Amino acid sequence: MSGLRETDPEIYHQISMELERQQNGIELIASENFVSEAVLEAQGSVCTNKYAEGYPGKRYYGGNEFMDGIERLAIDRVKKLFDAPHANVQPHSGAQANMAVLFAMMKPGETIMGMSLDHGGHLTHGWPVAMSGKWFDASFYGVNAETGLIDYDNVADLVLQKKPKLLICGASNYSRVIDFKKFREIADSVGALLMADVAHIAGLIVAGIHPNAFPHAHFVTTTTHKTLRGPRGGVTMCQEEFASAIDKAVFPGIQGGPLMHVIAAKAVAFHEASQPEFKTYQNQIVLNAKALAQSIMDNGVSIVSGGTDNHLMTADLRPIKMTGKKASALLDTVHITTNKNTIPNDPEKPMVTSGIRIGTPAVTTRGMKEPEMKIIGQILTDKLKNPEDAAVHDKVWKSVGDLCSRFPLYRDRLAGVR
Ligand code: DSN
Repeated sequence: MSGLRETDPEIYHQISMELERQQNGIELIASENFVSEAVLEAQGSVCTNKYAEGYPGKRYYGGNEFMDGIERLAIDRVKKLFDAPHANVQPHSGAQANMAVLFAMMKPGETIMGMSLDHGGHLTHGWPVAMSGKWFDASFYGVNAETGLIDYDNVADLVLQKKPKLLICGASNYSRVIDFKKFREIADSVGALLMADVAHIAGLIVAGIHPNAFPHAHFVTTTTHKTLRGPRGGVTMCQEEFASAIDKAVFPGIQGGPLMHVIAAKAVAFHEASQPEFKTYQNQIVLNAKALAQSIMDNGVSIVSGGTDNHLMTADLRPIKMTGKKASALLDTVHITTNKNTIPNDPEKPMVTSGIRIGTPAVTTRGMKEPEMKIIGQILTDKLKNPEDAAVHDKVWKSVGDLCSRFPLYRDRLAGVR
């Protein structure tokens, strides 16, 4: 980071502290991960200097021969990973990847249906405070309160009642397999379009561990920075018949110049995701999640739906009389990072919640496996069950330090950062 240290010591200091925070904590936020040095290098490259409005071969600015090469590689690679007929790699984020579908296919006031945010859905799937909820007539399905599972018969009934033009599946907090084929059958029952937002499970899909949303969905959107382990960003994929509408929606519909440095980094991440090691990594993420869920349950804290089939789980803290807000703040004090999260039909307010969401992509990137998950489950629950106990605090703190030093992160970035 030389150059930055001299030019802007204040920002240099904050970035250095963030590096240390990442190195010295147990990252359990289900939507976060640690990218490779190659992804960081591409994202920090001179591509940030280039305007490239338009698409490869059809740009509004000169000098784009290398940007064309980068974007074509990113498109080809992501299409191959997801078996996607068409892909647009320009969305700046997952929210914009979803907005592109809405902008391409829907008029204000038309009907959409998604999974309720408080049951694990996403803001951009029609929640009232978001553009998707303000501009469209949104309704929701959820999970069964007893099982924590999507009740497909109930979804089918709701779809028949509401007749959405666009049905959205995919979630930010659902720990079981999503049946895309079933969702397509339900969408077809009323002639709806189906959008699958696979942001969370994208890496699992690429590795063949979770069923693919293609060929069932008309549109498949994802972020690139969660299980996929790329830079922050989005991708909108679709069936060929919608290709032109999606491309026009992304640019000039909702965005201007693409972030070419991010697209270069996406391309690198897609290359990494096509390697055999990526499948091993994704497999370990799921093994780790199962082991962590078991350890948490063995230590007296419930997990919604009784376990997990993917990379995440939600701990239901009501049995230990704790809120998600308090739990996540307590865990922060021992450098275990989670986020407060609603449980289905949560009695608490969204800023308080009865749960925390926990995921294993980031700790798996560090190389941790099932034995470490058992330890993390123990220390996490120990801290939550003994919030005021100084001896427990010290013990947990020491275990976190021990795990972080045994599984170093960005080792080459360690020296002389401050
Ligand atoms: N904020 C993301 C998550 O944490 O799941 C979804 O966009």
